[in-house]
Amino acid sequence: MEQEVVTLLSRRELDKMRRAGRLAAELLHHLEPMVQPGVSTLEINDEAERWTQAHGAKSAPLGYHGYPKSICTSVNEVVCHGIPNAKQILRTGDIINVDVTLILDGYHGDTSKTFLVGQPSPTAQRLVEVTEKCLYLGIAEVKPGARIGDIGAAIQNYAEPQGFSVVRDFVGHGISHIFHTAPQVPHYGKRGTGLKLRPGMVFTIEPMINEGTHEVKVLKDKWTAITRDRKLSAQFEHTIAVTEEGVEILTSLEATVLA
Ligand code: EYL
Ligand code: CO
Repeated sequence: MEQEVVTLLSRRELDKMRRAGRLAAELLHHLEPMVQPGVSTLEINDEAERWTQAHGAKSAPLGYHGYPKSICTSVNEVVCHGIPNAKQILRTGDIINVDVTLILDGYHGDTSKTFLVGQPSPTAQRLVEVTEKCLYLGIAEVKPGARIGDIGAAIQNYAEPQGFSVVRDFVGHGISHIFHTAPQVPHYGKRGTGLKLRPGMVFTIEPMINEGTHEVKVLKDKWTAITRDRKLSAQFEHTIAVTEEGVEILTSLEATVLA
């Protein structure tokens, strides 16, 4: 088994993660009313960049491994890392994941949601509902002594019996002053396996659930990942911390940030 070195965050670092997470949640909330038919994904990106700077933070994706924009906007069959584009205009019936990561005082907050544009098909609506439920079922597994595999098992055991599939090629990740670090957090797997969770661990849970096959392919732009069968994909994401009590969602709007 491969050894993974997972850093435990100090109280001071955790407090910075709380502030970054809370601001990321506020950004996503701020963008939500923009997600309407007729808007381009670039307009959403540009407002995200403006708002982030206005709040004293920095967009993490911009320039990350050469990524060209500030957020990811993944429409319909796009699984993740869709690149905002002026020519991509949202239409009624679309689903779109908006994924934001910002850096505040050196620490990252990473969160995403899939929004409905107008009125998507009943299948699309069910996929989005199931995917959000998957995120919260994964989070509910988190507590000291639990295993990383418990998270993926809970997600897979809920999604697959409903006829949907769990993406394998992208996983949740440790996050702190570094955007992506150990541990890897698969959204499929076996209960009782993998890293044992300890207070102070901080990582994302970000299940991508597909209508059809779990297989993805990356487009020639090197970023955009789509479903191989071109069927729909949805995703929700939170940054979470393992606490003595269990779990704290750092990217929730209700997160308490002590003054
Ligand atoms: C940049 C780099 C290939 C993001 C996330 C932007 C994309 C594809 C190389 C993860 C990994 C956002 O938000 C993310 N996770 O929740 N890479 C990311 N990039 C990028
Ligand atoms: Co993200």
